[in-house]
Amino acid sequence: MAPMKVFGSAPFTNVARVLVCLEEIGAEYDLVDIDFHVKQHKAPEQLARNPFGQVPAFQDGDLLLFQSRAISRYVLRKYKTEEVNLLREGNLEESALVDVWLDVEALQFDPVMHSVFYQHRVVPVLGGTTDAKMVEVSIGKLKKVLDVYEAQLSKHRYLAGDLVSLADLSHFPETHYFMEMPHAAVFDSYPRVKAWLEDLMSRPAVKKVVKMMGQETH
Ligand code: GSH
Repeated sequence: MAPMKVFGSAPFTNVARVLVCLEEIGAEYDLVDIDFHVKQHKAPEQLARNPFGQVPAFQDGDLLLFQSRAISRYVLRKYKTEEVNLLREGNLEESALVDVWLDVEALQFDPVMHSVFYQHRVVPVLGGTTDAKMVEVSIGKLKKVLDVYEAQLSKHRYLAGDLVSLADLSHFPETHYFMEMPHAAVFDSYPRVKAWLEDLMSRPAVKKVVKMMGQETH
């Protein structure tokens, strides 16, 4: 059977999320570039894979998927082993906790991180000026999320318990970019969060994807 295909490129945070799962499980896959400069993400072939005209899209045989967290869950379920079980499948309580913290990442963490990223990295490229007020509001919201994380990580090594899960890994792409931006020092007030991030960033799969993220234009 042909290897799984990921449509998109590594510098896009939602693509990087899927890639880190594929790297964690050691799966064979092809990464198919979608060229934003020529609006390939809005071309009929890509719209057939992802009706929102976004990346990533994903193909495994006849199965087409979009939404990075759904794709991540699919590959982690398909290739789950005793050693690599990043959804805690097979344990009702543990897998429910992974779902909780993955929702927190998607609904609380990612929007504020993305807002800061957009203001600092995208607005200037589009010829605009970073909206300092909007950044300040987002940083305020981020601190509230990090207060919760600091408390959780004082009880457990990882967000969903003492074993690493997709809920942790899903944070790395936005955080990787945030750490290069002016507000990175916000994390200094959260020692447990910082230690957790260092732990995640030291994983071979994360290191490999970080390298891939730096190799192409975002
Ligand atoms: N919730 C989606 C996911 O998790 O896959 C978000 C996908 C998304 O926003 N992708 C961005 C994109 O394709 C790149 S990271 N943007 C182009 C557009 O929206 O036109």
